[in-house]
Amino acid sequence: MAPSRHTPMCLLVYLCFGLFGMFVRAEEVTYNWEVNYMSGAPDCMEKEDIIGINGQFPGPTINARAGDNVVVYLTNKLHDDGVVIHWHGIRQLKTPWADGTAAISQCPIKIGETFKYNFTVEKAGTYFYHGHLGMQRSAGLYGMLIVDVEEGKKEPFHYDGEFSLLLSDWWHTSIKDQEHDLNAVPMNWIGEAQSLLLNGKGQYNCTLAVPANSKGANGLPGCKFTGNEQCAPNILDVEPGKTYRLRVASTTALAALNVAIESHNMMMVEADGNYLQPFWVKDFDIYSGESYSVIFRTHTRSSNNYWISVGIRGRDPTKTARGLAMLHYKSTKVSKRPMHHPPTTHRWNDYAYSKSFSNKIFALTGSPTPPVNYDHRIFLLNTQNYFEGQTKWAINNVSLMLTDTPYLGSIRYGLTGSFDQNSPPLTYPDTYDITKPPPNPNCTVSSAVYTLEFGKTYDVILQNADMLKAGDGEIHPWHLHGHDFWVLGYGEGKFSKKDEKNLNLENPPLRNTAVVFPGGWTALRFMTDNPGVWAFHCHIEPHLHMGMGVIFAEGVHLVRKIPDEALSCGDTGKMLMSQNHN
Ligand SMILES: [Cu+2]
Repeated sequence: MAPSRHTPMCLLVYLCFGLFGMFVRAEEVTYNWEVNYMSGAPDCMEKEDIIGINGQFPGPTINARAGDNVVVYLTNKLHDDGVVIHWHGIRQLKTPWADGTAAISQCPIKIGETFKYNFTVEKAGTYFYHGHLGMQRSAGLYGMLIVDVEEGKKEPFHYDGEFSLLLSDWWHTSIKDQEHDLNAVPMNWIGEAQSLLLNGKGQYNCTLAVPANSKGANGLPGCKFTGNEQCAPNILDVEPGKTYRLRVASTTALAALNVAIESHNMMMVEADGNYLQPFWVKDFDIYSGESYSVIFRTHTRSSNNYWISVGIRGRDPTKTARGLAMLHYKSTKVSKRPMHHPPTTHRWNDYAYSKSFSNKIFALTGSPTPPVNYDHRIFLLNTQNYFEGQTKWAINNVSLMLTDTPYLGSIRYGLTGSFDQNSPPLTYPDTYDITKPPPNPNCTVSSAVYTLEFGKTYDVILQNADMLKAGDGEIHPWHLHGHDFWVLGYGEGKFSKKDEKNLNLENPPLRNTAVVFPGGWTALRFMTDNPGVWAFHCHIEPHLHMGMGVIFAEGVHLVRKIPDEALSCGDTGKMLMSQNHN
């Protein structure tokens, strides 16, 4: 099952770079994966229904170079459900059917069947992959996807070695129970995570923060490890006086996180596969769906080891202990405990602190800048609502409900009966008061699609509003498939004309995920240059489950043949059957 890396004769593809015709060979990286249920104890507590790949949790890391073709033969070995995998941050240019979104880009892979994902990773960066059917991501279906620069090319920063940390949050209840509870009338909220995992490792019933045989501040005993435990901490081995790149991605179901390395400042250099104008931090926030690279330099001499600390922000963290890993200096024994307590995470509800970090993020000088003018602007107001007693999240009062037929196929082949043919609202009433709960607590539920004009510049203004309970608001990280967008700015209250002049058109960062803060707005700009059907949704797993997303379709008539395997369900499945009979 080891990945193979080769250049088949028939696939000898030479890509031409630069004025002087330097040739770089694109390779094909192939993986054979089986998705299966497995048991394990990622946070020291045994769990039965973890979704793993080839018996591993988290799934294997994909390593490729920019320009490579990645091929994953994915076999569904779950006994009771379909499966898909989304390659988060990969644009899927010319391969929209490989985006891995159930009911959007493809049919769920049936039990026992294999689907061939085949796509190009065009841009170096830190990415990850995860399940995109029901709440399978929460069950552990995820892994890192690291794309290095083309051979012979250099990153705009130097480092001697690199590490990656994939962050997630973990519940002891199964996703089936969680989905059931979220659908219940009245809703039974899933509550806060039992633990945080770093590369699939966390500690629920003990703490690393104090030595074994003592008690931590939260009453937990110090962890005792013999060395073979799955939940033994991650140890990052470093040498003194060197520079390291730490790649961090968050695939949390719910938690907003903050990362700090004791006694080491970090320079932010990459976000979601795009270079940043570097800036130094002591700690940084990371929301679900985001990835960052940071550079840190180790002390020239050290006889200590240090904590890497991951804590929760944006939600009350008292029920979920921070996640810890250790930075181990090779000049010191690995068994030596760090001298100090792990860095404390900044207060969870200090949103000004979160905003000040988001507002420091700019694109590296020389990065692509957005068009100065937009062709279309869509306002998306998010509210919490009810539909037939169920709690929902709605966009412009419409909560997303997927159908049985993937949109990509139904739109490409004109199957108008497959989903709601109405156009969803492009804005919300001028008079809407975002500081109050929705005046009409009820929303509608729909499978309708935003049809975007191809080859145009679109703005999306995300607008956050009070939840059903007055004064309540949450951070929502919005993730766009098939594109990067420029983050033009964040603001307080309702977006209005006066905010226009404050939008950053000079050096906004390109991202695929951006947050909207409680009681505020976020302005995004992107080009409709990628034929396909793309989800744009809150990356909080229960929020998406409760309808917090929209569907964008653009230039679908330009999509070349979609593999039959992506279409073998719902109305596209019937279409294929009738074609085969004729
Ligand atoms: Cu959300």
